[in-house]
Amino acid sequence: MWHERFDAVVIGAGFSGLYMLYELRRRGLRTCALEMADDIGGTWLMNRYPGARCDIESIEYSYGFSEEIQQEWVWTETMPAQPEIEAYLHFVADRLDLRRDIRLRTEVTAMRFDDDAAEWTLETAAGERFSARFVVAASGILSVPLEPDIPGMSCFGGTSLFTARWPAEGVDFTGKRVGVIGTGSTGVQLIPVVARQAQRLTVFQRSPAYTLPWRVRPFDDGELDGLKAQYDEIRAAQRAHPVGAARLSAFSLLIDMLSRPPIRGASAEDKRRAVAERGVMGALDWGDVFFDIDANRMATELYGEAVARIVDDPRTAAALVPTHPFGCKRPIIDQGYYETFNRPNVELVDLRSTPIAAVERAGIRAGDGLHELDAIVYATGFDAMTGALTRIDVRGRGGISLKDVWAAEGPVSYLGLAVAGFPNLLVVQGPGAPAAATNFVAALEQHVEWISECLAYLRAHGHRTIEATPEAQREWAELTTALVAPTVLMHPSCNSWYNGGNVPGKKRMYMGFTAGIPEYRRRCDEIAAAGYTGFALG
Ligand code: N01
Repeated sequence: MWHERFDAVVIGAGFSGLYMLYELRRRGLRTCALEMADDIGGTWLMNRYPGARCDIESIEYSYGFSEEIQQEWVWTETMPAQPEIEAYLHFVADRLDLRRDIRLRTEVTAMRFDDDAAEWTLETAAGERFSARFVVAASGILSVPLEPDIPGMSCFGGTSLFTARWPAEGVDFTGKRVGVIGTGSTGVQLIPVVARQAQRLTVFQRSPAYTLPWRVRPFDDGELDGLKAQYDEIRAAQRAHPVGAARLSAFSLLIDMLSRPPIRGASAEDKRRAVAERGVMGALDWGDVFFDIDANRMATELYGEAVARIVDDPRTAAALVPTHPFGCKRPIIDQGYYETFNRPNVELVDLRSTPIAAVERAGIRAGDGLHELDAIVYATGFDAMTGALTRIDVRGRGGISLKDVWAAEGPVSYLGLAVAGFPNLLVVQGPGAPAAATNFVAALEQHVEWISECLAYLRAHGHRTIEATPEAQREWAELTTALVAPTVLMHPSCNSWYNGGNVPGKKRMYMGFTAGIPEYRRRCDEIAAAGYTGFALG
């Protein structure tokens, strides 16, 4: 059997894996990255659906570690679309000569830690074996698609499409009757684009989204060069910002809201003006919505009024108003989402009143009606944060299973970096790290650099192992839970990938650190400087 040995193995060759590979190689560790897909790019390879785009500005949603890369790469739009981000990652991989250490089409199916040898052995779907002292899971926070379990799905006579496995050659919907299931970030991006092409679009909506309109534009002549000239300041501001994105983005909007006046104290005139002048944005832009569920409901009511000003049909407008609290799911920004429902070829099916009974050969049966379709697009989300590791049979000390630990205790970790009982397995932005509500690239860079320093420290000090202690892990879970306790993030009416509520049977627990990246970095650096407190070094 094929068996290779490395100092470190990185799982995944997306944004995190590429930088991790570069860092470890730079430190002199013999490293390879194993990638299950047939190319690099991670989430930006798989999610090629129409309309896929980042909701953070390109100059911030990009690596900051290399001045050469940030100066050489040319972004064409303020918020980059999927093809441009995919191309950027190819540019980076070539520029850093990473490909020679990346194994594509190499799916890790199992990995076991050998206590005596203090090393991991990984097995792949093709039966290869790799051993390494350290494994870094750079396997992504949103990389395992969640396929719904709707009766009859496999009987559909038309084309079934999954947004997270979109065909590379694209799909032509011209003249087709298309159904879309799912109205999260993905559905909200996809729906306006498909509506412009399809003969008919039926949106099957279980939970309406809160979404804010956004203008994406190409850079003006010379604008990008001007920004590049200020890159030091831009990166410094980004580094100091809680969400790792100081320029306007879906996340920084939320941070800005915290400093607004409360809706509770607002007069009817204040509220009316907010909606009249700023539409859905004005409806939600209040300082108390994250902490006070009644204030949040008042904002939702205003939001409904703002939606009704855009959507012509009153029943459709009413059906588009969410029932979960604003802020408990990831923020969404859109381009022409609500306006799409005024098109004559678009219909909304509210699954709250007419649930899907089954998928049939000819289409989708919801309530009493059969909606005849040529294609169904599933935009139904991900088994976030934990899914990429629980689909691998990960066995730590004494053969304990990571999947079992997370099923029993919830998605626990220390710092979102390591799990007690699983030595020498470091996770880039695991559950408990800041990633969920931040600019992921800023968050991953901090993790990659911390992990890289950590492995260098272990080497320099002759340690063979590093392992989170159960006490430190418990305290971290208490801290992350306490941080969200005064907010609406864990409200019972909210099923979100943030809290595991979107996956049937998954233990509910908030899977992020919400005090921001600078505070998180401060803690991580303090822990490292003190000799890795909360970790046992062997
Ligand atoms: O997934 P989601 P997503 N029947 O979980 C519905 C990132 N992202 O892929 O809420 C009917 O948000 C489900 O309904 P409900 C971003 O972090 C970023 O859209 O469970 N409906 C919901 O409406 C984002 O948060 C970007 O009731 C079903 C939808 O499917 C994350 O990815 C762009 C169903 C899933 O929404 C995930 O977004 C895209 C069923 N059986 C994604 N099962 C940008 O950067 C599920 N649903 C802009």
